Amino acid sequence: MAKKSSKPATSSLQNASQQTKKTTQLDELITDNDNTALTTNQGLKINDNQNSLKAGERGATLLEDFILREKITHFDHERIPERIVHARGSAAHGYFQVYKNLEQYTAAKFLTDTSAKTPVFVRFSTVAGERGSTDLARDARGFAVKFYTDEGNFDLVGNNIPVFFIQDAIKFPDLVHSVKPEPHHGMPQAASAHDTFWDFISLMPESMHMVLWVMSDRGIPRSLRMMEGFGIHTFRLVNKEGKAHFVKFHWKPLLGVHSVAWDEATKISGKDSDFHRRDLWEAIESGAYPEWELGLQIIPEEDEYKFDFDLLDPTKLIPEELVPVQIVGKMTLNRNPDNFFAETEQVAFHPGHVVPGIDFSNDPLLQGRLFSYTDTQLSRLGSANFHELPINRPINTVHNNQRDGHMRHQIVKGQVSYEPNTLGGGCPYQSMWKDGGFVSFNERVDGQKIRARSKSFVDHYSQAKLFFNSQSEPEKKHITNAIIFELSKVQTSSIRERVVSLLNYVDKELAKNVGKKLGVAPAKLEQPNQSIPADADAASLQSKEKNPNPATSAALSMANTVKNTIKTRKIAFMLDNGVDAKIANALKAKLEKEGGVVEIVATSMAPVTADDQSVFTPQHSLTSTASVCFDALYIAAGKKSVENLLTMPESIEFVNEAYKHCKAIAFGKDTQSLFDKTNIAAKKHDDPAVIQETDKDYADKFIKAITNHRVWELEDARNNPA
Ligand code: HDE
Repeated sequence: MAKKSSKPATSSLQNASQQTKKTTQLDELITDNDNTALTTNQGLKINDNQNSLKAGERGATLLEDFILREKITHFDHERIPERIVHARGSAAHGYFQVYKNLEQYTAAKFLTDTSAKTPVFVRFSTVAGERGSTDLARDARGFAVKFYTDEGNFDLVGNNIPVFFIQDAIKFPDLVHSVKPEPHHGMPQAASAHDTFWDFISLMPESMHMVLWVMSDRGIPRSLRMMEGFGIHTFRLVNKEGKAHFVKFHWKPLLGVHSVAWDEATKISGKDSDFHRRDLWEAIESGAYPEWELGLQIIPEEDEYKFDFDLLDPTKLIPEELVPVQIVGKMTLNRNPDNFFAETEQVAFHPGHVVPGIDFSNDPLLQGRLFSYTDTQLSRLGSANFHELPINRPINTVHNNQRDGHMRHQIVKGQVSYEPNTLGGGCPYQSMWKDGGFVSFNERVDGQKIRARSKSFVDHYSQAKLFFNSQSEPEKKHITNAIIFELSKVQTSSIRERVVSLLNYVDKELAKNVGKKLGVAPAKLEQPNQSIPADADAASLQSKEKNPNPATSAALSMANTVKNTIKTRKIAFMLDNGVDAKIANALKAKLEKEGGVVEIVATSMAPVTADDQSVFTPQHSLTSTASVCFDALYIAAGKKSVENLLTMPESIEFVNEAYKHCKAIAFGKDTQSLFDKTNIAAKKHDDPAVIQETDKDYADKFIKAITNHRVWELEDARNNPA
């Protein structure tokens, strides 16, 4: 028998739920194979796992070999269908704790009990690529959180972008088919840079807002730990008295929101296509637990029509200038999964998994999702009992009259599996709202049965403009270049032309700059009339006083993000035999004290002997890594060390590339010979992120430069043919 794992003692799920005196069923099922004999699936100890059963040493193999057949049969069925979208994901366990009692807004206990640590399981994902695709694809990222609350599971299934491409669920299969590899030849993998995607986009002006977000650096995050998360749709919070408020959910990372450069993203995909997965895993293993604060934008029901846009339209966000984000709690991820398949792959999220106190709006995209997620699990996980998989079980016990089906785990006792009944004493019984029974929000809905879109959804450009106008100059340039990259891959000129004319509605300069590189002159289009048509009958138009969108919104630019720490930033120490150990060790200690992660890159993996005969053990060699895998670079002091590094041209490339990608670079004493060979030597501009050891307070300057993440504003000045 496999012995029980010692893991649960340190498990965050268990620690968190101890608070409520519950043990999760997931923990009970965790096994490890330490000190155990090998067995079949029936528990039979195996004597020979090297040879199949044969008639004589040279065969043939006998059908009788039930051990071989059991093993091969299981292997043949190891795969389950990957998710149709969000196939590539990485996940972690942790907990959520609310800062203040939100009972004024919601009856949800996990949002009112400040002492409760609610276990969570969070899965991050890309959207378009297949399960084995690269992490650094330009794409939106999924940000799905399962809260295991005492009142059942609540899933907040969001993205790292606050708006979506389409307004109505009926367009989702079209959108996804357009971005996935083209059906005739199965290309390209994990990329929107192809004809079918842009063909669809060029015909769907409502997608313009999200297109700009995906083309911005938000589409290539530095780390899953440095992304915001958004519930996107407007939801409802409902308090004990049944009073509702509209709500938008936000996750704000304590490390700030940071991205990489596009050139870097494409190179990372080659050097380490698991870059984000590895980064998340390593941060948690090292105890640098990723944290996000939960933010809420709360809107009284009475204010539903007070905006320039419709709260039900998922292509719109609520500018924080109009409704501030209230920070209400914190999520900490502190444990990696034990088994990727059992947890990360089998977890099943669903926006319809809610608890009393959280309810839906009539957003037509959300309404469609409420159907899709259960349906998809049936084909992906293969059974109506997918909720019984350990990772999907709620921490409170399930009691109902559902029975049987493939792979049923629960063993329900008794004669009765229907309701109402007398033979079971009327159990399990319904609960009143006051006792925690879920009651749908009592919303009045009148209307004709109609296939139509509300007139209040008609403005597709104002918020695309708001987003673009809120970006810093480097961010605007990155968006422009990303669109040029994508459209240059599009072979059909009429598609390119249509996209440029849509961009013209957003920003004339953007359209002109993109058009120039594509040989498309933006049509001389008038700005569209954004006023709502005269025949508009939508209820949204009834309100007189509206809160207009601001011209710009600071929260939409990553230039304004948190930049106060170097925690978990990876700093390459490039060094070799003869390195000045004292200086290198002093800087290393200083950076590590601030939470930076120093890794040594040498000419080979052989131990490095320093000037004082001490030894450094490299984590990487110049052949196995590149500057794109780091946030910053230190060329360690020591003439000999630099001479050794210069025997490999990769050392120069390392520096030139880090420079091109706007990273902080510090040159130690006696490294001039290397510096002179880099493309930095010829540059004359001031640069706060190229630091020489001879500079006063060089270590502090280096730390400050890493804290600022990148000097994007010097991108043009730093450009070089690296
Ligand atoms: Fe999803 N989406 N989606 N989606 N979605 C799925 O469910 C769907 C949408 C999101 O890590 C699928 O279990 C429809 C918006 C995430 O397991 C599927 C529509 C947002 C994940 C599905 C949308 C999302 C999914 C595929 C339009 C951001 C990954 C596998 C009506 C708010 C969850 C699965 C994980 C996964 C359907 C639109 C986020 C097919 C029909 C908008 C993060 O059910």
